[in-house]
Amino acid sequence: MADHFSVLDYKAEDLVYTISKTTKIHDEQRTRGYVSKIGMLSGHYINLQTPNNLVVVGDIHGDLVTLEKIMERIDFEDFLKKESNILIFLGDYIDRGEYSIEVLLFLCKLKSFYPNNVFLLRGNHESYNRFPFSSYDFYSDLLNKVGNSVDTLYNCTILPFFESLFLFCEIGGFSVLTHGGLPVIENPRFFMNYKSHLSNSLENNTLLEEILWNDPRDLPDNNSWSFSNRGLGKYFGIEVTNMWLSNTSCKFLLRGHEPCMGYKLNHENKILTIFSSKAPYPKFESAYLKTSQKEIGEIIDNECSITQCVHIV
Ligand SMILES: [Mn+2]
Repeated sequence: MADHFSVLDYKAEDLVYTISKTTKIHDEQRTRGYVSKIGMLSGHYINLQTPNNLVVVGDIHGDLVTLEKIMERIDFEDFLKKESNILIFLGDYIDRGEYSIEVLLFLCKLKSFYPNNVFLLRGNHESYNRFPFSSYDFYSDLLNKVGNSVDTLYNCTILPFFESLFLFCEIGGFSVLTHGGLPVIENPRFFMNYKSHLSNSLENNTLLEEILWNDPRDLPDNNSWSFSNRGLGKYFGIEVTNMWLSNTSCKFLLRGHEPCMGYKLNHENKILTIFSSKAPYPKFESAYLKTSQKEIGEIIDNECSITQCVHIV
């Protein structure tokens, strides 16, 4: 891996510089409203046309070793040279693993070098300021690393970066992508202007919580949702998945959020969970999705299964 992507020996000022630069890129892209030739951005919503090649990475949780393995396997510097190749991260970069700060630094470097084809979605772990939970180690990791300057770094650099992360991505005709799940929508009129609702999801606390925290489940009695054991978000049933997919003309939801053997399917194979963290989850596996425009066409036509594009790390 090239030197400019090494993250093990950094100073506090490197963090401030690289993370702030990434926040600025997000803000500029939002103002411009598009990236490259294939992407439209609005607020916290991204809409892409089918890329030539697509890689999707799930939860990392401070596991720099697995992240570097995935980057090596896809030969990321070569892959990202072409702007029609897209790399999407599904959120949950921090907590649990040993290298949360290094993972953040790496991802920010990646976005800075390849602003038009790397996209970072926000996970619930990047949203502690909005929906607090108990297993939040990131602030104390940061305190251990930078000492007294932690509050300035956290409030002036890290939080604005988290707030700038995108929340929902759609790859036209193929897939919607988000960290947690699909929000339960009671009023079908929502879908008349769903893109606008998703663009503004940071201002809609219910929508935001469900995007970040929901999980798919098979629910009894055809219930559309039930309360989640997580204490935040909901369990959503297949009816919710079908409603979203038919209204967005997409075939799949790609999401992270749940540890599994690298991947799992839910709701009649319409939901693919991808999990990309290994060290903090020794009982589970990690994986990533890599597919091409041609394969996406075949997946949509049911000629091949989406799981054939999943690679265990
Ligand atoms: Mn999560």
